[in-house]
Amino acid sequence: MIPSKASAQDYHSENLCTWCDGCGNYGIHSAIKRALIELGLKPYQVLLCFDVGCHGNMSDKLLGYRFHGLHGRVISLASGAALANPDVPVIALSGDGGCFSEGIGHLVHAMRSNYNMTFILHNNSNYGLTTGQASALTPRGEQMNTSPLGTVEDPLNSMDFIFSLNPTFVARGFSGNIRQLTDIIKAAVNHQGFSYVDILQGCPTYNKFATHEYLLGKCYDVKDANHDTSDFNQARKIATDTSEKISTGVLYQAKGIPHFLERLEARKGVETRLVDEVSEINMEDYFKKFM
Ligand SMILES: Cc1ncc(C[n+]2csc(CCOP(=O)(O)OP(=O)(O)O)c2C)c(N)n1
Repeated sequence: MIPSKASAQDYHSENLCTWCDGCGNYGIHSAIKRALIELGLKPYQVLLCFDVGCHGNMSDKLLGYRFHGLHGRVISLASGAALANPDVPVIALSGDGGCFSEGIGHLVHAMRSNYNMTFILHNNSNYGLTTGQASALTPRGEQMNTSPLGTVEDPLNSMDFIFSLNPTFVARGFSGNIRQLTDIIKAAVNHQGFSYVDILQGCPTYNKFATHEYLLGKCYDVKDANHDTSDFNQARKIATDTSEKISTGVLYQAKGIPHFLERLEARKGVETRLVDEVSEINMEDYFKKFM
C-alpha cells in the first residue's frame, strides 16, 4: 500500500486555543503545520519540543510527538533527543524569556556544538504567559507590568550575539507572513546542523512597541534584495541593523560544516543509533561491592 501524504488533518487537534485575539502564535502555528506537511513529514516522523510560555500551549494544538518541558530548558532536552536518534528531525520552540533570559546557556552550547536540530524563537519581546514581564529582549524604557516606570536595563542585541556564536544557519521571519515563514522553517529543518530561526510576533496584550502593524511596515524579504546567504559579514550587518527596515528570510547558511555527531570519532562508521544501543543491564554484581 502506498502511504498517504501528510495532511493538515494529521496534525489537527480539537483542543481550543488559549491565545489572545491577534496573537502572532496563530500565524506561527499555521506555518509550522504547513512546513511539516510540505516536507512530507507525518506527525510520527518528527519531534516537537516546547518550552513553557504562551507559545508552549501550541503543544496542545498539534498532534504528534511532543514534549512540553521546563521553562528555559527546551534546547537541552531537544538536543538530547537529536543526539539519541538522528533519524527523527527535532524542532525546539521557545519564547524569548525562556531562551534569552532563563536558558541562554543552553543556546550557547547547542550552537557551538552545532547539534543537528532546528530552534524556533517566538520573539514577542516579553514574558507573555506571566503577563507582560520585561525580558532580555524588551527595549529599554518600555513600561511593562514589572516595570511600570519603564525598564532600566539595556536589551541584548540578540542577532549580534547569535552571529558571535559562529552559527551555521540563521533566519528571521514574521508571524504575519505565513508563506515566507513556511519556507524558512522548511529550509531550517533541511539544514544539517543547528538552525536558528527568530520569529518576530505580535503580542497585542503586552507588547505595545513592536505591534503587528509596525512589523508589517518594517519587514522586507532579503530575496527581494538579492542577498547572498553565504556572506557572513553582510548577513550579520543586515541582521543587526534594524533601524530603518527589518530583514527577513534566510539570512545566513554555511553548508557542509560537520555537525556534532559527525565530529565524534567514536561514532564514525557506526551504523546503529544511540537509541538502538540502550539495553537492560543487571547491576546486581556491581552493587555487591558496596554491601
Ligand atoms: C523554571 C521556571 N521559571 C519560571 C517559570 C514561570 N514562567 C512560566 S512562563 C514564563 C514566561 C514565559 O515567557 P517566554 O518564555 O518569553 O514565553 P511567552 O509566554 O512569551 O511565549 C515564566 C517566567 C516557570 N514556569 N518555570
